[in-house]
Amino acid sequence: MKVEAAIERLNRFEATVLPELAEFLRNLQNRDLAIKTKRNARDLVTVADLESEKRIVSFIRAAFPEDDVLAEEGGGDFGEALTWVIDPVDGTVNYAHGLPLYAISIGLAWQGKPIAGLVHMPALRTTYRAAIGSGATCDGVPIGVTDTLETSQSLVVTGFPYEREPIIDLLMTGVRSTLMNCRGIRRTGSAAIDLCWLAHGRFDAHYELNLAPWDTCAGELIVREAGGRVTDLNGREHELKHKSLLATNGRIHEDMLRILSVFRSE
Ligand code: 2AM
Ligand code: CA
Repeated sequence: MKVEAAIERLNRFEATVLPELAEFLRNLQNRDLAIKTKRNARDLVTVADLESEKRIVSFIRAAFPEDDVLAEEGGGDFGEALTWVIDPVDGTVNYAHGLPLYAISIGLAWQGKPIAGLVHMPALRTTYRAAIGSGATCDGVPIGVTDTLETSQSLVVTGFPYEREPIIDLLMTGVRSTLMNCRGIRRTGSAAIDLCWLAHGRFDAHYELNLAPWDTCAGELIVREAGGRVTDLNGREHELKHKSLLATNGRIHEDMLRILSVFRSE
């Protein structure tokens, strides 16, 4: 069974590579990060992203050479085998600014769908995990989404894409509608953290427009296994190829789709 194989892989990763990798990222954060920009001045890559990804990929090549890899910095694609979908540092802008809100996100996908995932936050020393059918945990303790029924009582978290100029008015319309209908908005700067904290009952909804598979693979499974729902902003079940995402506790999902209907595209 593929889920068992995926769980075994995450166990091995957590027991061997992760402690040292987390320590490495914590120690490096306050040093010279050799920050480079990618597509624009907001889209950063640091020596931390590159070294973190190198360590993770080296481990996979040595321990599970038959697996496929899709990683933010090095590329790759979904393959026939179990695919590791890796964000070596999610929340790079936070990381580069000395903030503790960054995470290593490791999803395992089978036939293009997440089947197991792990999100570790080195500075917060916290690990979220899930596998299909086994529920979601925070440091080994089962977690679940909120039971909030009313959007007026809901706390919403979002993020803004790096290439925001062409859609700035649309983004602001979404923020406006959320502020008018919900209790408040937060922004962590890491989609993986947003999804974990939704799964943990801290947020009621998370939406974002321009995400990549490595941002969401682990986190969206953690949300689903915690009892939440994950679609795109058109309301279709979220797939890793979809760029827009709405994750909620399930109860407020239809209402949030309506509140965010400015983002519908057909
Ligand atoms: P990153 O830190 O790994 O770059 C910020 O809102 C969140 O969205 C972060 O998880 C960030 O990932 C991600 N993000 C922002 N703009 C993105 C883009 N254009 N493509 C993919 N991910 C993006
Ligand atoms: Ca990243």
